[in-house]
Amino acid sequence: MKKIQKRKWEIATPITVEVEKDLADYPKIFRQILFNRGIKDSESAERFLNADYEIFDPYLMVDMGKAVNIIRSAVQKKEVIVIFGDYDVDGVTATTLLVQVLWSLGANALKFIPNRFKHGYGFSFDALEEVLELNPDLIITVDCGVRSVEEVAAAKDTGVKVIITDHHQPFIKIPQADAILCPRMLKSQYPNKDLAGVGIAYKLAQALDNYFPEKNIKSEFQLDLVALGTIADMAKLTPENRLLVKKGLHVIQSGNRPGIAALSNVCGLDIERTKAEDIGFRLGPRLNAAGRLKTAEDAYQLLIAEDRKHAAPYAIKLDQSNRDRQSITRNIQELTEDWVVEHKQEWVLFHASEEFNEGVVGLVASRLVEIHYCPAIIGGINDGVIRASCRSIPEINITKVLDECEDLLIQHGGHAMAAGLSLEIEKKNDFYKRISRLIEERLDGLHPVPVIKAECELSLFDLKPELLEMLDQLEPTGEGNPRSLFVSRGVQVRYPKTVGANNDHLKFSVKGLGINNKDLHGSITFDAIAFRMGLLIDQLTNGSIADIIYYFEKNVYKGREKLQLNIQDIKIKQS
Ligand SMILES: [Mn+2]
Repeated sequence: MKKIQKRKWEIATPITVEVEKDLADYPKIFRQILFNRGIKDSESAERFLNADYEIFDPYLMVDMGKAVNIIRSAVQKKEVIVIFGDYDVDGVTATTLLVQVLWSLGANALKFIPNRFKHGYGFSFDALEEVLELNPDLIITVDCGVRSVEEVAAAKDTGVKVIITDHHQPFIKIPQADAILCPRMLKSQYPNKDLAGVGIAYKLAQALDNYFPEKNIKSEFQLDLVALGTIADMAKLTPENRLLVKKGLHVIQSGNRPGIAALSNVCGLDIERTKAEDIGFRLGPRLNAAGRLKTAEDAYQLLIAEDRKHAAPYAIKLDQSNRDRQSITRNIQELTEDWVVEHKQEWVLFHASEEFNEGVVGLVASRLVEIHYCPAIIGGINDGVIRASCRSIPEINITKVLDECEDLLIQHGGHAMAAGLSLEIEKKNDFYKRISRLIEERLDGLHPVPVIKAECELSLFDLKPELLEMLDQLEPTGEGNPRSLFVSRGVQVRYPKTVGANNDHLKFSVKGLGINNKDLHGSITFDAIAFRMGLLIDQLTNGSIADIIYYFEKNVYKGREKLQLNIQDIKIKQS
């Protein structure tokens, strides 16, 4: 059931006359782009473009003073401190950050990162049992722990001190830890609720840096890790997050961390030009691959490595793990596509198997949502229990739907767009029938169409190098500050061909023919690449007329730079 999802294009509301006047210093297209980001005067435009924002005082976090005191005393007494992390990029970067900072204080610091297959997620009893074998005096969690009420109590019962640093939403009941750093706690005064796990670890590092000026911690050198974790975790780019990422990208670009340099090298990135999207599409997936298939150890060893010689082997291993991860993901995706057709699944895609690796089922579900635009639930099966990842569309709050299936589930929880669940295999069919009916009802029996948003319509003649320079000033982009998409209508498709191992992608040129396609100003041509749109080759000929929605970007290949259009969707008007 291979298909390309049709999408509805939405073009932003045109800029108002007043704002147009206020932003008169900027070029016309850029004024619209700024307006689309809620910027209405030149002062806020200036601040936005320079990321001229505040990095807040770490002591605005409740318990920061307590946390610093506990750590100070543990360092003085040479106590064993265990940093308890998580296996994703946010968790691994946060772990690395605190271990390095504590080492520079002379602390006796160790790390423990749970294994998803052995311990499951977070600060769990299974993981705690192993951590206690390290004889810790103090456990500091990063990127987890704020929901582990019972587990923290158990740790405290053994006489261990516990500091929690976490960015997840706590339950009403909070753990009785010695200190909790979590901006999402009700009583928290910290202005930025969207710090990633590594962002909170950095806040603690900042406070320790202030407290021990003589130790020369240089916490800002750890911002490369903050950029990695924040982007990979898709934390919203609030002003503070955006500034942290921007500074972090500069640290990455300096090439100082051997591990990141080695990893950039294996994925063919020019480290001096690293952008947020390179983290999202290249560095992040490789760092995550280890934890998805086995343990996150390779990712941690890469980031903590002190020189290129030690880092290089881990970079190569991570690159290979990422390839393995890709083929495993593709395989599960194909099996699910066949299953979906065979079982006539329409409103929700649901499939689980003993063969499915739990580390990648979330990725498969995301990919399926992208292709079919309906919720997807994909799981592994172990001891008669399905453990699945759910991904949804904006029209369906998947966690609320799961709430209505509670009687059939062992466990479930999550957000509107993503959730996890477990259920006994015997309940599988009942669950599918129920959730399928609930989703069909909520959609009123109509299949929604996904929306893709453009900044404005442009003529291909508007695509100049100066525009690219302007777009660069929007960096870092990501959640809450998306990359700019543009629409051009009535362009001519030239020499379409498929590329890639399975003819997955489409490559062609687009030719613009002046105003209203009348050749008044001559013509202009750009290279275009359309990932995962290879199927369209049958509908295109040399000379087809189409509307396109695309990113305008610079493609660097073998040292040569070329402007190209990265096509996100295409409407063929005349083939
Ligand atoms: Mn996280």
